[in-house]
Amino acid sequence: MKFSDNKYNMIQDILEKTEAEIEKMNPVNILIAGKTGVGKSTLINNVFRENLADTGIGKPVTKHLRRISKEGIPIVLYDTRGLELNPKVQKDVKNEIFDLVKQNKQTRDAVHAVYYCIQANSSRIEETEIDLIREISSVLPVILVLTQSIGKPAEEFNTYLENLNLPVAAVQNIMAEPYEITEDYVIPAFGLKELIDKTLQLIPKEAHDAFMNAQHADIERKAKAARRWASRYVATTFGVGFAPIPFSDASVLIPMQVTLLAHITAIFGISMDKSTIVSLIAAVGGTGSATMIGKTFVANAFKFIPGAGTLIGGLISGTTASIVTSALGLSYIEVLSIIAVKEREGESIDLGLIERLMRSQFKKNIKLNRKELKTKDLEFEGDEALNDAYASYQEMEEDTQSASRAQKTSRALSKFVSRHNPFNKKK
Ligand SMILES: Nc1nc2c(ncn2[C@@H]2O[C@H](COP(=O)(O)OP(=O)(O)OP(=O)(O)O)[C@@H](O)[C@H]2O)c(=O)[nH]1
Ligand SMILES: [Mg+2]
Repeated sequence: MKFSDNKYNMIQDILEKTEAEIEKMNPVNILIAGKTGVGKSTLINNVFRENLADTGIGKPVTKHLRRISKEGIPIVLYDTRGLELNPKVQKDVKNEIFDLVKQNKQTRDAVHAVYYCIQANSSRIEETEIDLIREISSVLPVILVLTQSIGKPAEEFNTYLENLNLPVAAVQNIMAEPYEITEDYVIPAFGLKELIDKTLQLIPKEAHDAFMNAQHADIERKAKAARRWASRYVATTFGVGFAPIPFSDASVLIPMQVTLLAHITAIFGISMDKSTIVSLIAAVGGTGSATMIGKTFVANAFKFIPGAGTLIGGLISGTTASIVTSALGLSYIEVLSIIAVKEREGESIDLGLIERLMRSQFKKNIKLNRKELKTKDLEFEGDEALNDAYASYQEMEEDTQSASRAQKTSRALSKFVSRHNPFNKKK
């Protein structure tokens, strides 16, 4: 990377590094089994990004197993199809799963865990299904997922299953999508965060990053993982070993900041395109151009530190560098969280607002770190920062909405006035 090169494209660099990191991740592989219509696809679409059950590439691997994957998402799902539990089909399914496990053992495709789905209102479970669950559990860790759980009966079914002492790793009630009983009475979605938590406890550590990237049911958890990593990265990069650098050499910080942003993006795994990153970087770097000169970015980022003027010609200490870099990382995480929520809800993202939010969070985080850096680890536990960012975004959204309403009203008003203005009468 040449910093003297004015054509150095920071955004391209972030995107490429993010992609490379995601490619490097060990994908997480999950088998989803259960009878037809219990809610497997609904579960997949609500736990993982991009409606994988509908939009992922599905390839039949055997008669009853379909392999689902999608470019850019480090996950492979195996979905059972047409699972009826007559003895013949059950035997076939069992053998197909056993073969899959055997074939993929010790490879990148090794299955890490199974979601075995049972509809929670079935209230009882057939012997044949119990046998199948036992058999799968003998080769893979199984979470029994009780789908479409409604009220007490679903809880009782859970207790009933627990009492069967099946060799499963966990039992979890869920409602993957809000369930409308009447127009006024809707059962909200629940249980997915707990499922995420239980899954993380089962799958190997090497697959955690991939799982975090692929899931979208617990966005705070993504943010937390990203913050934990960012705070360590900043602490080790700008800690005691960091020799102060002249401000004129500030661009040596660029690769560190690119690494930071790329890794955060990889942990988050959002389906962001280039223009979003351009907005986020522009918010701090002060240019709307995709071709970002490294120096401009750093110089602008440092301007946010009050009294940075005195830096020109001076030295950037480890403390100053870490304030700017961690503020950059934290704001980026906060904004990505909002983008991820919007994406999950299928809502559009206003790039102008995103850019404004990034700038205001960056300012806030710089202030915060200046105060707390010396006494406190950079790791922010709790979700206050996130809630704060959500609130700011909502405020901005409401502001623009009411501004456009006001604009509409004033347009309507002026139309009305011009139509009814006696001095404006058409001849
Ligand atoms: N509201 C709500 N509906 C659900 C939920 N889970 C499943 N359903 C409904 O149940 C029906 C079947 O769900 P699917 O997710 O297609 O079931 P499946 O297990 O993938 O079915 P097959 O692919 O045919 O084996 C659909 O009409 C869903 O809308 C849920 O958590 N909430
Ligand atoms: Mg399905």
